[in-house]
Amino acid sequence: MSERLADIAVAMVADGRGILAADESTGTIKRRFDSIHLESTADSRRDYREMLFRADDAMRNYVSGVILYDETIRQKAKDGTPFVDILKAAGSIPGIKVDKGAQPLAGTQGEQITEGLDGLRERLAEYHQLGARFAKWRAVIDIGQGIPTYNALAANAHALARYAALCQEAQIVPIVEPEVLMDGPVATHDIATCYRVTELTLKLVFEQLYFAGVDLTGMILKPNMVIAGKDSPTQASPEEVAEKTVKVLKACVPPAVPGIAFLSGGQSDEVATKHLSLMNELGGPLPWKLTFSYGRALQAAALKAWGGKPENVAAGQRAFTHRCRMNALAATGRWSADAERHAA
Ligand code: 5MM
Repeated sequence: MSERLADIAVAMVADGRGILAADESTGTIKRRFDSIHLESTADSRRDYREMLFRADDAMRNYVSGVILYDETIRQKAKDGTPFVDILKAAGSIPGIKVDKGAQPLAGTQGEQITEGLDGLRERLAEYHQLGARFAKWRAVIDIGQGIPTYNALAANAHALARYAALCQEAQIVPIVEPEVLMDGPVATHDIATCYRVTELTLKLVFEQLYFAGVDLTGMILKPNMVIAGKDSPTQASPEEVAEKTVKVLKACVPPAVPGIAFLSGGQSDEVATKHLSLMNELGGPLPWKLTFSYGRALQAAALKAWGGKPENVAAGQRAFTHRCRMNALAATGRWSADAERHAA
């Protein structure tokens, strides 16, 4: 595969393909395993990720790249094959989460700043050697009484831009992920509020990317959809979510960016698929690809079907492959409830 940043970015959003976010940090994967009453150990994490990465049909046909966690990019399958080799053999690009998580931002009422810039140049050089060709950094923007503040938005946009510039210097495509939460501590906001906050967030992020000299043709944006908070009494229709999301992206994302790969953010599997498909179906001609970079919405059914039991590996892989196929259809605007039921 080409090593040019722009070529890697284009491959990450190739027609009918999207990204698997499997970069849960140790605390997050523990919470996921708690839901199936499985202890989180290096071996159980390996077995789970091996199940996903060896779902050959999914990896070959629908998944362009996988975001890994530091442990996972160094990990081997049970038979000793490095995970990175399994992904590459299936034609999927290995990626790596390089942020060190969100921490309280001093001087704010509970807002967060994502950390991990110190030593990042050296870590990126090592990750490149380990096979990573793209990276991810997630900024967390919460909506609530009086928040987000400009201070928190600007600090996070600046950190995202510094991260992206360091990635490109290391010949790694940055996924720039500013997530406006739909499931924060007080998630009662309506869709109009999410629109306003997402618009301001994206404007500030692209301003900082410009100041940092980031080449937009060699990056991928991973945004939230424009959607009401999960506890909002006024939930918008799927058509309105699709319409408003495309509208804000057209207002904020330069056409030089090759692709936008959404996070699912707490939406149910099928709803996240439907929203993506509607955007591709109804959005009109778009200057960038719109696809998925889902974590929960690709993995939830597979995790449940697997349940931590070796005898359920095939069932877990079937559930995972099904979700990948449905989202691949959505990435070209061809998903339907019929396809969902028929294939299931
Ligand atoms: C897979 O979850 C990612 C890692 O989260 P932690 O650092 O908290 O462990 C997360 O960044 C994820 O890549 C994105 O939020 C997209 O995942 P969802 O589940 O929202 O699609």
